[in-house]
Amino acid sequence: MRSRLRRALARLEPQPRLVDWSILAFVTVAVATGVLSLTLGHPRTWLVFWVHGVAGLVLAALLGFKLRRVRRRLTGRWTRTVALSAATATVAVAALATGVYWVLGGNFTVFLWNAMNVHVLFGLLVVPLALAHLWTRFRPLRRRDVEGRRDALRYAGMLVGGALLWRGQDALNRALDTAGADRRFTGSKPVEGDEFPVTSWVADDPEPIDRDDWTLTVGGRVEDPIEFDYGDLIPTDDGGPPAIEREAVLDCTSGWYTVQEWEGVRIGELLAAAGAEEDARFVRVVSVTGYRWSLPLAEARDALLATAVAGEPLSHGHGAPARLVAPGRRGFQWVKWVERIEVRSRSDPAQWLVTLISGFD
Ligand SMILES: Nc1nc2c(c(=O)[nH]1)N[C@H]1C(S)=C(S)[C@@H](COP(=O)(O)O)O[C@H]1N2
Ligand SMILES: [Mo]
Repeated sequence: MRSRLRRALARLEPQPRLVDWSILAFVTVAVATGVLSLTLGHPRTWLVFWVHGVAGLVLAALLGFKLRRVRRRLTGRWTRTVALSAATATVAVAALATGVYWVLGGNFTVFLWNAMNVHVLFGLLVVPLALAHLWTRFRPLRRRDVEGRRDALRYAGMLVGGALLWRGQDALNRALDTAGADRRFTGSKPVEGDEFPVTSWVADDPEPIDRDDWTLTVGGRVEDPIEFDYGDLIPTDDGGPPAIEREAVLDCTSGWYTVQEWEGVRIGELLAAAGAEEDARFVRVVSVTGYRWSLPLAEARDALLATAVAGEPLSHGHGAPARLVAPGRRGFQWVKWVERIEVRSRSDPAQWLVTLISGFD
C-alpha cells in the first residue's frame, strides 16, 4: 500500500531541476500577488488573492518534493551554502505555514505582530534568501529536465489540485465554523463587537486636535482655495452641507475588518465650493502628521470626509476631527486627522514612502 502511494507520488514528481525552477516561478507569483494584494480592497480584485492562495498551495507541493530530495544534505557537512539553503527552506515553510494557519482561522501574537503580519514578514524575507540561494546554487534548466506532455499534466494537476483545495478550504471553514469562516476575499477577519482597533501602523501619533482650533483647507488646482471650520462640516437645521451616511468596510492590511456607519460630507461637495480647475486629476488628502493619500478625482468626489462613526463623533484615535473614508480602498489609505485637501494635476508616487515613514523624525 505504502509503496503504491510512493510510486504514485513519484510519477507526479517532475525532474529535480524543473522542480527548482518552478519553485522560483511560484515564489515569484506568490510574492508579487502578496505584495500587490496589500494595496487592493475592492471586490473586483478577488482574483489576485485567489492566485496568491493557489500559488501558495502548489508551492507547498513543490517544496515537499524538493525537501524530500535534499533532506540528506542536512546530515552531511554544514557548509555555508547548506546553511543558506536550510535558512531559505525554513523561512519559506514558515511563510506557507503561517498563511495556511491564518486561512484556517488561526492567529497568534508575537511582540507587536499577529499571524498575518508574521506571514507577510516571512514572505518578504523569502525574496533575499531565495536570490542568494539561486546565486550559490544556480543550475541551468536543460532540455532533458522537461518531459513535455507528462510535465504539462503534472503541473495542470497541481494547479487544479491547488484550486480545489482553495475552494475546499472555504467549505471546511464554514462547516467547522472556524474564525477563518468570515474572512473577506482579502483574508481579513471581522473584529468582534462595536469597538474596532485604533491602528496607526507607522509612528503617526499626533496630539489630540481641538475641534475649535481646527481648520480644513481645500486648495491646489482650484479657482478659490477655501478654509472650512469644523462647524461648516456639520449639518444644521439652517443649512450646512448635506449629511451623508455611508456604510463602508474598513479593511486593514494587518488582517481585520469592520463594517461601520460613517457620517460626514462628500468630498465632492467641498471641491465644488472651491471649483476644480481644468487640469484637476487627483485629490490629495493630507493629515496634520504629513501622512497622505491621493485618489483620482472622480473617486475622491464620491469619498467621504467623515466626522462621525456609529452615531458618535470620531474619537481622537480614529482620526478626529475628520478622516477620509474611501470605500473599496484598504485601511491605510483612509487618512486620519485630515487638515488639507489638495487638488492636483498629477498622481503622487511619494505617498508610498510617506505613509511608511510619516511620524518618524
Ligand atoms: N494619519 C494617519 N492616518 C492613518 C494611519 C496613520 O498611521 N496615520 N493609519 C492607517 C491605517 S494602517 C488604518 S488600518 C486605518 C485605521 O483606522 P482606525 O485607527 O480608525 O481603525 O487608518 C489609516 N489612517
Ligand atoms: Mo492598517
